[in-house]
Amino acid sequence: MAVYNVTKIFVKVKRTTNHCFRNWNFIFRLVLTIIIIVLGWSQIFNNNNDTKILGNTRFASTTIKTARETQKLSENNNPLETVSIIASLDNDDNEDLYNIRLKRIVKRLNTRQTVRNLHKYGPLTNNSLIIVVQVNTRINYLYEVINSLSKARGIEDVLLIFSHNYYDEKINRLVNGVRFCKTMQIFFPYSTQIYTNVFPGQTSYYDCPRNAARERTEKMNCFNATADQYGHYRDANITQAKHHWWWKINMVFDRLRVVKNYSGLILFMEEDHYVVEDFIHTLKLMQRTLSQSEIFSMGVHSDTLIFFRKPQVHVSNWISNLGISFNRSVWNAFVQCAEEFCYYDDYNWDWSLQKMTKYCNGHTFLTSTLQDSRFYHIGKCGMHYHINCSDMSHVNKLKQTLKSLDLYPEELDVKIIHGLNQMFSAGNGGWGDTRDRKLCMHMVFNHYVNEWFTVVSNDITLITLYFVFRGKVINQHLMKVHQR
Ligand SMILES: *[C@@H]1O[C@H](CO)[C@@H](O)[C@H](O)[C@H]1NC(C)=O
Ligand SMILES: *[C@@H]1O[C@H](CO)[C@@H](O)[C@H](O)[C@H]1NC(C)=O
Ligand SMILES: *[C@@H]1O[C@H](CO)[C@@H](O)[C@H](O)[C@H]1NC(C)=O
Ligand SMILES: *[C@@H]1O[C@H](CO)[C@@H](O)[C@H](O)[C@H]1NC(C)=O
Ligand SMILES: *[C@@H]1O[C@H](CO)[C@@H](O)[C@H](O)[C@H]1NC(C)=O
Ligand SMILES: CC(=O)N[C@H]1CO[C@H](CO)[C@@H](O)[C@@H]1O
Repeated sequence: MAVYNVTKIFVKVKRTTNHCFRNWNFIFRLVLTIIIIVLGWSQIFNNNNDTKILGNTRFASTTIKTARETQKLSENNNPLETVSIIASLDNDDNEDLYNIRLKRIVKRLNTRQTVRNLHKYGPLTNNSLIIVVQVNTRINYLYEVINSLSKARGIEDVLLIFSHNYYDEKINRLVNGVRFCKTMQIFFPYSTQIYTNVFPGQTSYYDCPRNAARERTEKMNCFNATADQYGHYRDANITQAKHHWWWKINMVFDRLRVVKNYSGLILFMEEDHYVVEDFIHTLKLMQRTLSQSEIFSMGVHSDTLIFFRKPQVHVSNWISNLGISFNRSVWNAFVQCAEEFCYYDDYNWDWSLQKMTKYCNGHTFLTSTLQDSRFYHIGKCGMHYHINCSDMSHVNKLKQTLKSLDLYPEELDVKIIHGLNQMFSAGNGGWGDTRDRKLCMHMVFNHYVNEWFTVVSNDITLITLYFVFRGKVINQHLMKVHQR
C-alpha cells in the first residue's frame, strides 16, 4: 500500500512539473511567434516598397546597384560581401516582370514538390529506385529517353524526378504525359532563363566576354571579374550546367520531403542518356554482387555495342559520368568535401566530382563501372558537339542494334583496376569566377541545416528561426571555407 502511495505522489509531482514546463514552453513559443510575425511583416513591407520602385525606375538604378555589389565582391573576396550578393538573388529588385514571374512559379513548384501518379504506384520504399534526369532544352532527345525509360523492366517502382533549368510548356507537357511511374518536377532556381541580365546569368555590364584580352577589358566595364587559370572569363551558359547539377543533388538529398526517409540508391542521368531496358535489373545485380562499392555507374562512352552473357564490371576509383548512382551515406561523405567541388577550376561537373572524391579526407570511393553499357549518350548536338538537333538517325540505329543483344544477365565479370586515377591536372578552366564558386558553396547550406534540425527538433518555430538567422550561418560557413 505504501509503495503504491509513493508512486502516486511521484506521478503527481511529475505531472505538475510537466504542466509547469509546458506552460513555460508555451510562453516561449508565443514570444517567438510574435517576434517572427513582426519580422515577417517588416519583410513584406520592404518587399512592397521594392515592387513600387520597380514599377517606375526599374532598369536604371537597380542594375547599377548590382554592378557595384558585384565589383565589391570580386575586389575584396570577402565572404561577408558574398552573403549580400547571394541574398540579393532572392530579391526581385533587379529584374524584368517576366523574370520575377518565372522566379515565383519556380519557387512555388519547388516548394510544392508534387508527386504525380502516386495513387497508381504507391509510396516510395527503400527498395525503390529514384532517378533524377537533368533537363535542359533538347526536347527531341528527352522524348527518346523517356521512351526508353518506359520500356525498362521494374520502372513502375521508380520515382522519376525531372530537374529543369529551362521552364517550357512543351517540355512540361511531355513530362506530364508520363504515366509509367511516379514523377516529379523540380526547377533550377538560378538559371540563365530567370536571371537574364544579372548574375548567375550573363550580364552585359560587368561580365567580360569569355575571350576578352586583359587590355581590352580595361576599357570595358568588366575588369573586376575574375578570369580562370587560362585567362578566360565566365560564360553563364557554360557554368550553368555545373551549378544545376550541384543544386539538383543537394535539393534531392536534402530538401525533397518525399526523399527524406529514403536510404536506397539515387541515380543521376541527363536528358540525352538513352537507357537499355534491363538497366534496373543490371543495377540491382551490381549492387548485390559488389556490396563494398559506393558508386555505381551504368556505362562508359563507347561506340562499339557488344553485350556479353557475363557483362564486365570494372571496380576502380574512376567515375564514369553515365548513369551514376549512390545512396545517402555516400552523399553525406561527399558533402564534407564540397569545397573541392566548388573551388576546382573546371566547368565540368563530372571532373569536379572526380576531384572531390579523390581529395575527400583521404577516403577512396570505390566505383563499379559497367563496361557493357546500359546507358548511351545520344546527344550529338549541344555544348560539346555542333550537329543538327533534329537528326535522330543515330538513335534509330542504336535501337536496332539493341534489339539483337543479349539482355538480363545473371552474373557479372568483375575486374579490379588499380591506378586509374592519375590524370589530375589543374582542371579544364571555365570556373574561375569567385561568384560562381560562392554560389556553389551556398547550395550546400541546407545539408547543414538539416543535420542540425534532426538533432535539435522539428519544431516549426525553429524552422522559422532558421530563415531569420540563415544569413549569419552562411557567413560562418563561408568564413570557415576561407580560412582553409
Ligand atoms: C528506410 O530505411 C531507413 C533505415 O535505414 C529507415 O529509417 C526508413 O524509415 C526507411 N524508409 C522507408 C520509406 O521505408
Ligand atoms: C547562351 O545561350 C543562349 C540560348 O542558347 C544564347 O541565346 C546566348 O547567346 C548564349 N550566350 C552566350 C554568352 O553565349
Ligand atoms: C518517415 O518515416 C516516419 C517513421 O517511419 C513516418 O512517421 C513519416 O511519416 C515518414 N515521412 C515521410 C515523408 O514518408
Ligand atoms: C549505402 O551505401 C554504402 C556503400 O555502398 C553501404 O555500405 C551502405 O550499407 C548503404 N546504405 C544503405 C542504407 O543501404
Ligand atoms: C536537320 O535535320 C532534319 C532531319 O534530318 C532536317 O529536316 C532539317 O532540315 C535539318 N536542319 C538543318 C538546319 O540542317
Ligand atoms: C571600380 C573598381 O573598384 N575597380 C577596381 C578593380 O580592381 C583594381 C585592381 O585590380 C582596382 O585598382 C580598381 O579600383
